[in-house]
Amino acid sequence: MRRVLLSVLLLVSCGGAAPAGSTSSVQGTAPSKQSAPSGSELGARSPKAGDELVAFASAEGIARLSRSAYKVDFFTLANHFESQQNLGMCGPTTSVIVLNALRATRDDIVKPRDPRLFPQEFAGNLPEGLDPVFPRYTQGVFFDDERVTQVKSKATFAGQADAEGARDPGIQLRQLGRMLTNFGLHVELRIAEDSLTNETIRQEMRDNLASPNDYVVINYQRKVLGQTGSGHISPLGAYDEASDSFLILDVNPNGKTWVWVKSSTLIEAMRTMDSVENRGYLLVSDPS
Ligand SMILES: [Ca+2]
Repeated sequence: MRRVLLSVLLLVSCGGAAPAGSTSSVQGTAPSKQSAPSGSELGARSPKAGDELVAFASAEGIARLSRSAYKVDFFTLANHFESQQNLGMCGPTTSVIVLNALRATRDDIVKPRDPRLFPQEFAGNLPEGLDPVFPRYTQGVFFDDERVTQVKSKATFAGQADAEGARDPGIQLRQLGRMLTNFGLHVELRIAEDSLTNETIRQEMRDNLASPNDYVVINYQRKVLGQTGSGHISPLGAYDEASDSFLILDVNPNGKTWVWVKSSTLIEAMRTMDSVENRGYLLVSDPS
């Protein structure tokens, strides 16, 4: 059983199903260098001049963040950033980052408590009445929450087939939007269909990055960026006008890194087919 689940996860993306015929792993070994891919790695797509990924932790990456006029979101997201705990968890990880960014300082909102964050065998050493666990959204209890499981169970997420044998592993963008809506957030779903122009997408994401208390969650196909893996979900951190590039706060920095990517390349990566519709992005805020 365990081997079956692992096989399923390796064939799909953490952000939804992989394209038909895809056999690449979700979070496989990263390229040794963040650079434009060869045409053969991308299939039909040929690399374009100037669309190389730029690592966040590089002189050019730092310069882009320094001069960016669209980076308000970066600082709060960085404060609440965490890496995904396994290869399937990009959607839940992105969700808890955004939920904590919006609500960590809100004492009026009841937040989950993950008892596994403190070793229970040492609980007896604590002063009476002291609870060492911070109320916080975590990956560990994400699927314990009915606001999540109303949309998708942990078993389905992990690749378990339903009674008809159908599987829907990972989380599609629309499903993630419904989960965040169930948490009481205001979510605007943007599927990157043909009717949604590149300019509209760029402007909407760019303007959000300069606006506090709302965030952009992107769902994209890694292959278009020349990365290994398939569909992926992460928060967006900043936009640099001079290079026309966005900073992806990749929740899987284990071999990948946070990267700046040309807006046209990122939008092309969002304008790709997932299980039932194109990928895209969410605009998320808290009306409470
Ligand atoms: Ca914002």
